[in-house]
Amino acid sequence: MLTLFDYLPSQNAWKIRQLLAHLQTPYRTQHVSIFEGAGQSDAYRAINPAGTVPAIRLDDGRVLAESNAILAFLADGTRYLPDDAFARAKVQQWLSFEQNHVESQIGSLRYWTMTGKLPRRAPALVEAKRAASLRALRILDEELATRPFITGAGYTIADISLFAYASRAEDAGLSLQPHPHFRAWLARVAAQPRFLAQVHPYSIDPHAMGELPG
Ligand SMILES: N[C@@H](CCC(=O)N[C@@H](CS)C(=O)NCC(=O)O)C(=O)O
Repeated sequence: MLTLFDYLPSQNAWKIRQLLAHLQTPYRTQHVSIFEGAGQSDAYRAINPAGTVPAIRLDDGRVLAESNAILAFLADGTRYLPDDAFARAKVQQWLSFEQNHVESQIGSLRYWTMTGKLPRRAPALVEAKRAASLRALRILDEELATRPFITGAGYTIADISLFAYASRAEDAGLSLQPHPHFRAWLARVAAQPRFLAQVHPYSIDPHAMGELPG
């Protein structure tokens, strides 16, 4: 059975939980206490050299990390990843956008906000993240004004990936009010069968107020 290396407040890990729920794939969970340094252990770095979650281990022992790579692997041959080369590349385009403009911006700002780290960060850095986050939301709103899901191929792993952190923008103090098309898309994603609504706050982990050891 597939093993998912998880940390519940991680929305990167939520992406994998969500796809596995859509696919109704059974799996076992191994929790990685990232703030206590478990991600930096030799044992875990053999699974993911970067020491981050999510990662998966297959029945045959092979391991895979990086949320979007895992999504692409698990979605292969399913309705969540098109077969056509161009349509797949479009999905890849938005997976890259997610890493560069959503996860690393909205995701970071949200993490700092929710774990009390914002006052410890350089104001210029916080402002840059905020500006980049607003730009990402504006781009998504503009794109989603023209089609129901982010690529032209229906609901795909690109939507799952983008939803993970973009849907939590308000946790980072970013208003969604100026983005009606984006908000309508959030509702369309949340209406998908077996949608996982549960978001685990960082407050469930008493160690999350500290800095990551990596
Ligand atoms: N680009 C990676 C980012 C993974 C990531 O940063 N995960 C966080 C939790 S959301 C983590 O494990 N952090 C631990 C650390 O940085 O040491 C992905 O998409 O999987």
